Amino acid sequence: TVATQWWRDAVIYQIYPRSFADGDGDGIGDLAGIRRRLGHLADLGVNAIWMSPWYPSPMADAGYDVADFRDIDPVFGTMAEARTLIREAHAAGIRLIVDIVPNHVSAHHPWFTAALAAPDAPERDYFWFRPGGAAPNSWRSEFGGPAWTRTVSGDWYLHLFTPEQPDLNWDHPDVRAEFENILRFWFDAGVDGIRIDSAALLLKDPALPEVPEHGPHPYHDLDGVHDIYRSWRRVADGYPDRALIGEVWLPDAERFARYLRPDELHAAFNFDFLGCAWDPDLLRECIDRTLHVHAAVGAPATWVLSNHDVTRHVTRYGRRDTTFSFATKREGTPVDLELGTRRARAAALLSLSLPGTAYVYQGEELGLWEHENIPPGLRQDPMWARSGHGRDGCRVPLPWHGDEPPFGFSPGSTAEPWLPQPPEWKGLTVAAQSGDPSSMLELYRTAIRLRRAEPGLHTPAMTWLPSAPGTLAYTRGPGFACVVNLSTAPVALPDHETRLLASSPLDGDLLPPDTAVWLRLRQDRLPD
Ligand code: TEU
Repeated sequence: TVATQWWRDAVIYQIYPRSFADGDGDGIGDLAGIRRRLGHLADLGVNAIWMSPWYPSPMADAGYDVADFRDIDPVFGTMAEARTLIREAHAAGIRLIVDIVPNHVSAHHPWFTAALAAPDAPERDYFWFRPGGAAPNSWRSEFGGPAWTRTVSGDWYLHLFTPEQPDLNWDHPDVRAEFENILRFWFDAGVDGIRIDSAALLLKDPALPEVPEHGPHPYHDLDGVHDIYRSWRRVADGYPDRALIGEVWLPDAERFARYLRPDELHAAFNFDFLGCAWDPDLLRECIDRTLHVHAAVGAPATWVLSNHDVTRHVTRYGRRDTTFSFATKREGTPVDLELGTRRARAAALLSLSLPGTAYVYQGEELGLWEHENIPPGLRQDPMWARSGHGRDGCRVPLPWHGDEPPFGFSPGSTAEPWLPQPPEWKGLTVAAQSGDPSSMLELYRTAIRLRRAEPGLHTPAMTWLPSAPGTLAYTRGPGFACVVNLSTAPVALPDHETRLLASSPLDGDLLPPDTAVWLRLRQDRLPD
């Protein structure tokens, strides 16, 4: 097999299995639904899918609490079906990435139940248990509340997320060996890559000190974590063309880049871009910073606009303050969905024409917005109860067809979807948008088709063009250019041969505000 390093310029579509499509009619998405809807992904033209966790789980954190890393939760299907799905995806030219959650397991994982069953169980050393008395320190859970919970016997155990997700002790060799075997299990099953959850959190300072105001953090981005990824890389390198993709939230670009050194991960999500405001100067700085740090380590840049943890970007871009921050609750602040959609369309042409990998979170190709009015009683995210803001609004089941909920999510069944869909999504179903050239779906289909065919978009090269204030303009290879207008006034287009695609209608030779365009430039007009 020729090493293609396919992930370097792929379009990768994130499937959130509970909400993509339901095959068995229980209102919860599953593998049968995904298999039935593979045609949607083939029509969209994506190169790969990343499956959020599909393993057996009590679903205390929507499957990010894994009870068995080598099987499929019955609500989603069976391992045999997963193998069939991998085969069918490959037959459709689509690679498949699974999500591995190494920082913690479910409290129902056999290791944790064994650890709880006996005070001298060897499995206790796989976790962070400390004797009763006062809590070992005042670390906080990422979802709010203390990171320590007492067992019935009075001991404390550490959980950086919910109490149903005890943290593993990565100093223990058995933990390391187990995850290397889990990687082999999925590579042997034919998957093309692994997404690594909470990748920077695995190691803890065993002295369990308080989190200092300055100085080294006791559990975030410890130096030793890189040894773990070096050994994972050796496992991946034993197979042809497998990718390791890290979920690394690190504001410091240099620290972030260390995960992408040639003997560590192949790629990591660009949360810098995801969190960047809709602002020409900040975006340009973010793009430059991204390309710079990735080039320095030889890793491909990635471009992420949304995922299952953050407010959907149509909604973010429809607000006055468009940045994303976990610390800020924005539900209830006014949002202009028309503006947000217009910007999301422009952002699609931006992220699909920058050098590297583009991620598409399911529903983004339909222009779905955050469902912010889910009644509290129907909310499922454990974050909601613990911190008062939650992630359900970006996890709502997809609308496929029809005029009212459940929009074909569970064909042939009257089951309510596990989260309610807004009736206003009637115009955003796949059926309503298919064939409508002005729809978000057709914009994504056309853009991905053009991207596949455009040689310049498959090289790392990118050159800024001189352009009007408030705009971003760059070339990719000979003759291809993208211009984005983030100002409030129309701007003149550069000299060009043809317009390939515009995110919104142009006004003659003027590019209106919040619009992006892909152009074919005259070859003789290219800068040196
Ligand atoms: O998220 C890790 C992470 O950093 C989150 O804590 C993030 O801060 C949070 O979702 C706030 O929006 C990963 C998964 O993507 C997330 O869905 C899981 O809940 C979490 O790990 C625990 O496995």
